[in-house]
Amino acid sequence: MFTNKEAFKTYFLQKLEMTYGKTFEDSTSSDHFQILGHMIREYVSTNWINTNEAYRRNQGKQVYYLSIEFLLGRLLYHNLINLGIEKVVTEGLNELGINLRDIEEIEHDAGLGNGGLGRLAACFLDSLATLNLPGHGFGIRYKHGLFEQRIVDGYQIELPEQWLKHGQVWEVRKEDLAVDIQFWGNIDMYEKDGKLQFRHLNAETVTAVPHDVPVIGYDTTTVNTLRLWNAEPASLLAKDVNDIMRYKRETEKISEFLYPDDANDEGKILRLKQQYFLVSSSLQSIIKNYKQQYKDIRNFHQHISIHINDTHPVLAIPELMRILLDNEELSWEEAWEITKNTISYTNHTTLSEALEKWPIYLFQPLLPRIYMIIQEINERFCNELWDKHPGDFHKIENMAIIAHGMVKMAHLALVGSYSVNGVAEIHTEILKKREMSDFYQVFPEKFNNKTNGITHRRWLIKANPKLTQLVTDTIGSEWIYQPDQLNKLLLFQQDNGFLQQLASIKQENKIHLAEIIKESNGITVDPTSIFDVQVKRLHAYKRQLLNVLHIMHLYNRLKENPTLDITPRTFIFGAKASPGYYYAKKIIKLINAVADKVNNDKTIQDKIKVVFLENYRVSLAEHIFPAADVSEQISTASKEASGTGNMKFMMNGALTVGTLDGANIEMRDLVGDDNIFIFGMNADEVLDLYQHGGYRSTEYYHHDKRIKEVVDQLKNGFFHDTNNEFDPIFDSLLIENDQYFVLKDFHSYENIHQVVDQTYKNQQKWLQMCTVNIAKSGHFSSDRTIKEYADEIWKIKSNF
Ligand code: GL9
Repeated sequence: MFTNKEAFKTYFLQKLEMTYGKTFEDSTSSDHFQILGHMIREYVSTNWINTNEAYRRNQGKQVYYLSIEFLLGRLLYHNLINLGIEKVVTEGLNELGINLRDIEEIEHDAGLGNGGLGRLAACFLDSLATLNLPGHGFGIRYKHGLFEQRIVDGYQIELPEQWLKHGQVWEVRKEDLAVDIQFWGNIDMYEKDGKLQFRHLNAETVTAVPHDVPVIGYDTTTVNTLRLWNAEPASLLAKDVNDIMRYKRETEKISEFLYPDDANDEGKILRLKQQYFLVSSSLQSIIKNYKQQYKDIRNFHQHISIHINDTHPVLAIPELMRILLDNEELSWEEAWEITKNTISYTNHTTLSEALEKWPIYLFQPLLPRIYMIIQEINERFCNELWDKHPGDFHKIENMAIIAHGMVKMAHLALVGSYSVNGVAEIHTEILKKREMSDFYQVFPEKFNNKTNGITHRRWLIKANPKLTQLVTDTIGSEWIYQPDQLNKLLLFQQDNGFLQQLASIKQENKIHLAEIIKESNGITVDPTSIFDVQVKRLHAYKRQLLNVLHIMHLYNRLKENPTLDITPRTFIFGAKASPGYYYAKKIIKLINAVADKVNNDKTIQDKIKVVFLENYRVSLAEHIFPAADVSEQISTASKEASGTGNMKFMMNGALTVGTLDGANIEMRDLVGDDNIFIFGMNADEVLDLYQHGGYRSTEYYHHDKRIKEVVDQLKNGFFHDTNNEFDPIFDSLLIENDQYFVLKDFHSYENIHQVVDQTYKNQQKWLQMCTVNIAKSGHFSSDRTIKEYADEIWKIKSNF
């Protein structure tokens, strides 16, 4: 159906007629999207079946990636590219008078994630399939993904997201593979053949129904699976109608909403239910599959690896124990050996507010058998610690899995897995030396680093077709398969023809983004100005505030001297704040207040503009990265575990203004100090300052006129706000002593932006720097990351 455009057109029209009983003339873009989606699914179905067959036949080890979030975005165009049929489809549709880019817009983003952690999982799926690796995702089919953001009067408003409203073309519902999950109730202990047995009584049962989404690799026949679980009532045989309604509501709530929290321990019972729901359904399904293929459950870990993406799925450890003990009737020692050798864990943050812990009083009633197992794991672990450190109560108390009425999820992950990795070199070092140093002493062999990556297929090939073409015209197409080969671009640093083309592609991408900005915000921006971009979740540690204060400072300078010689700049923001994060929402309001003031002031001659793009999401991001000149990666050093947006900017030829934090450090190491703008304190300085104290933000306020001026403007009516709108921000800086060192790093940030301004004036130099960044960005392809996970952690092999 995709061999040539004639065949495509014929099939497309036929299917349109058969499915909708409509003529082509009466059909809508939405019909076209659905038909095309179904055609793609049909087209890959044989490969999908064959891939699973081959995995079974080969008997190789397989990995299951458990994640509470998968931030997929749109799949249509990405799938067309991976299947290599984008050209045929584009041309065929053109002849029918349809623009593929219009159809693409019909698709709702699958926004089943909050940010970096969920997007990483999506990139990993793409790399696994492309590298023909037997790796599948398990997640939750939230009815509503991350909320839709509207900006009203400068404030964030949240609306429920509706990606399932018009059905989902990519998924296949598999009712026959549903499994049951048990909550609440009590555990009955009894003896059988002299062995203690456990039985779950009076449980409330929930059915998990899998919805499988094909994960299509690039230029390969491999089609892996993302299995998303939907929560449904098990049976409605309960006695009275009220009971039935209550039960139905309670059950469906489990997969209704994605928790919109970013790096925050929510601590709500529904969230714990979601976590166990994901883990129990996934493990039951994995074990059922395993047993269809292999006889001896004792070899489980030789054939299966289960990866937990952060601690959210950590109950995979006690759940696997439960199945091995209660269903498979293994001994504790046997079950523990298998479990420990099956589970690997990635830590994604050192923020203490994100470390999940559950109060026993919530945990135990909801998951009585799981709690018993965790107690036993804890007891045995504490005994081992006691043998190693007799009398060291303090250490044991700090490391225990259950302590002070809480179950500590990270401790469970550290004890019950064979591998623990951080997501950038510095992050892993901080885990080893600081956050998890006690555990590192006991299990040094478990710790390793896997620096994050992004799929260059979505973030370069799909998002930036023009740059993709230039790269391929310049160095050939091998880089698509081996992104390290982007290195060959280094030879073209002095090639003015190449640099000119690079410049004009960036210009075209900026014009395109300017159109989007005009349409969504009504603001006219100059595409020849520097596009300076900060897009990411809104969080105090990411320091959007530093960026805003600097813009206010620039504005003040321009007011003083309207002829000030600066390169015109457009500051672009995109960020969702967690709905309950009051402070973050104030920062959004502040950005919009500054935008209002600056954009409407004629006296500064459009030298700076500020734009807040609403509803930042994957599909919007695909238009932003290709159009950026400057990438703002300005977190307080030590706080951003890795970052992945930084890599997307780099790959699209933006230059980074960044702190020595997360993967920025590895980016600096690759491109060299001359090709990146580094500023501010480093992680050791920050951590030492936290540890020993000695920072007084008021000193910076009093001693630096520039700082005093902008901080005062938060309070002195500069924004004509009558209700002390920005007091919480003012207070965070001065009363709460500026926990993220915004004022301390201000001077250095201001300086580096002057360097940026000067450098941009020398276009030749700027473009050379862009070239080096693109050339070195291959290292940050998630193909590299996934190869490392596959070889060093999971020990899985390519199917071919
Ligand atoms: C995060 C880290 O904060 C990022 O630095 C990191 O790049 C990603 C992926 O490893 O993980 N951890 C985390 O909880 N989030 C991250 O982005 N938050 C969200 O995903 C919202």
